[in-house]
Amino acid sequence: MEYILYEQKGEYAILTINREKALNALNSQVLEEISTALDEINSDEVRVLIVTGAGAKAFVAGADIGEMSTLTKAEGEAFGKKGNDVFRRLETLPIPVIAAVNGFALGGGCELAMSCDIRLCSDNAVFGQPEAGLGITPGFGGTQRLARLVGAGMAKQLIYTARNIKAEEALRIGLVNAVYAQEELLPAAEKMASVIAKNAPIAVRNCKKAINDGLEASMDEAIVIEEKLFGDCFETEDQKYGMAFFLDKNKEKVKEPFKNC
Ligand code: DAK
Repeated sequence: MEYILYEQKGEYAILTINREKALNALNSQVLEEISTALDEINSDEVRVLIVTGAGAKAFVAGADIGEMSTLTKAEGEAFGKKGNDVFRRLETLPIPVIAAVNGFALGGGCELAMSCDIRLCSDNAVFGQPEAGLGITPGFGGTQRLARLVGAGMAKQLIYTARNIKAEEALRIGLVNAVYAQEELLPAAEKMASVIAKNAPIAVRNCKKAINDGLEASMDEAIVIEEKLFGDCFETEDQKYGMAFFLDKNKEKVKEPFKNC
């Protein structure tokens, strides 16, 4: 792969968009390579994925404006579908995905971050959906995910004005979970990934599915989704071990890693 670095570090992996000269802008090749990298995740071993951008300036500065500039209507729709398919794959990846947003996250970059489960960012991060200023709408799910994350009113304000916001404002409106000094961002994401990876993997995956699927359903349907995923956990060794460990009064006993079964 030319534009994607993928590194497995024990129980988590880091996917880096590595097209620094163009501020990691998403062209068709980058989108295809993200998809290939997702195919290659070893799902028996990797429990959390971190997504970040190469360099100190940008996470992803958007979809590639050069590539988009000459698209026809049909090509535009096809490009939108390519991005949407990859982002939806990330959103529904069975394991949690943390975006470590290390700079500009504009247009498709903001949309990429929003398709991850958790967003951490550096203090130089800048978020925005500048598409209306380019004569287009957000095309990789921005109109949908931003409204779900920060509420329809704030999403409409940001999208209609095409105004960029800094890390602190992104934190205040709930677009990101936490802000770090730049050099602390990746370590913080890795620390969070390690903490998540220590919990029972099947339970964590079921939590992700329950939250994602439940948000798309009515409350009556959503609690049934939760009940089913809760019930499934009782067929796992990890549930038996986790509860037996709690009930064991031997304080000397050391908790063993969950076995993912
Ligand atoms: N695309 C292509 N190249 C980009 C780019 C981008 N989005 N962003 C930056 N670059 C390139 C620059 O052209 C420059 O290349 P060279 O001139 O060196 O060859 C290099 O990266 C460095 O950028 P700058 O020289 O501009 O760096 P500055 O520090 O001066 O400025 C900046 C940084 C992030 C403020 C600026 O680069 C910028 O404004 N970039 C564009 C940001 C932007 O507007 N992003 C949103 C793109 S629109 C859809 C599908 C998808 C989408 C919409 C619809 N459908 C199919 C419906 C998505 C749309 C978008 O994401």
